[in-house]
Amino acid sequence: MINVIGLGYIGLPTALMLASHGVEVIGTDYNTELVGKLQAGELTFEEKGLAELFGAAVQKGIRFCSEYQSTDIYIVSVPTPYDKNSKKVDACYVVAAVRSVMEVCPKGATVVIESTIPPGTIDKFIRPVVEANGFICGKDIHLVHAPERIIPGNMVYELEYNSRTIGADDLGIGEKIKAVYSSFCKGDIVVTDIRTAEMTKVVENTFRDINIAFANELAKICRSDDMDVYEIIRIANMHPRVNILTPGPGVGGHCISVDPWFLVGDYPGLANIILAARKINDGMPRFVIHRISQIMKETGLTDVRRVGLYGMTYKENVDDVRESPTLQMLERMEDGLSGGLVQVYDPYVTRKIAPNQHDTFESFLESVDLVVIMVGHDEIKQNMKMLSGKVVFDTRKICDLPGIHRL
Ligand code: SAJ
Repeated sequence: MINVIGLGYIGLPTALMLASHGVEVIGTDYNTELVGKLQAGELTFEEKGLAELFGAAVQKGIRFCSEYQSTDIYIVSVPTPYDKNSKKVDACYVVAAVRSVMEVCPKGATVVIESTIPPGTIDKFIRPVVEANGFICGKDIHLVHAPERIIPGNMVYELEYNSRTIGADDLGIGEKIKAVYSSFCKGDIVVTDIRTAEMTKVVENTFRDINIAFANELAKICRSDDMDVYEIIRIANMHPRVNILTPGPGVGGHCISVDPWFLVGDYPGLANIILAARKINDGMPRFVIHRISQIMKETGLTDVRRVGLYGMTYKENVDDVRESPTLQMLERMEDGLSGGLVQVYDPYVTRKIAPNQHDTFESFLESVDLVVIMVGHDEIKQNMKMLSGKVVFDTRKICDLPGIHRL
């Protein structure tokens, strides 16, 4: 039996995937409300293909509860935020989870950490917890790091088809855990040591952050000298070894906007490009605010209450608003362009998080003259015609209406 600890964006799909492939799974989360929902057959977030997977897992007998189980394999998927001052990982949730596991697990158990952690985290924070409970790592308890790699919006597919990394002290244990993931994973599964696995995961997300920052910096350069960044990227990408990403209003989510900070925090003075990229991406919401002011001037709009931000999630077709560029913007808007005045709408966000938040696209459109497309949800892509007559500022390059304003 496998006890999956933490039933959030990663833990839940992983638990469901294992269970639907015949592995006996109990999912544990300290949030009793969340557990109650899952027990009642209700999904806790939206994701393509997740409902079907849920059905299959329930049929195969997956269980959910708030108690840690006594078993021989644990998969820990809890958040790993960073400390906003030191920029280092805040391992408190992983440490708390492993501490609770130690209270119930038998000798010989394997604890797999899926949460993203920078190199050295298991050595520094997790081994001491194991040893403080009288266990010897590698003998009584085996530690493994199997970082997740799935992208929100395509999680179910990527769980099955992405390759994975498994870091273990002992190759035999690594192979045992590889067999567990092979129950559903059709990608290559590489077994390596723990520090390499820790570093690899952080490096992957840092690579993407740097590449997005490059695209964003190009957008600013091109704006400053009246060049079309999208056309330039399109042509440059025809070179066989060039693949520039797409500029946008900033980088959100709980992965790419967080993980590079771990390297900045742990390797100050060495992580220079990484730090510069973080600053560029974090500066994009402010650049969007600046562009809104410019566009208002150009088009003669003066009433900030008639400016509307379309999309509050961190990217298209997901319901996750963590670190989203829209929320970052709302916090940063001051004085003339107050975040308390602008209109906001997102079809995926029903919880009220902004003052002038609309429930429908129609009511949002009625209240605005300038639509700022912050997220390229399918809803707006399929209803572009409804924007006619509005001034449109498209930060995602999804709209081709005449007179469109871009980054
Ligand atoms: N973005 C751009 N321009 C682009 C691509 C993305 O502005 O060309 C923005 C998005 O709008 C979003 C942010 O970047 O705000 C991040 O989105 P994303 O789709 O690039 O990635 P995430 O955060 O959803 O998922 C990433 C993935 N990592 C990599 O692609 C290296 C995923 O595979 C990881 O599993 C996930 O982080 C994670 O959990 O670590």
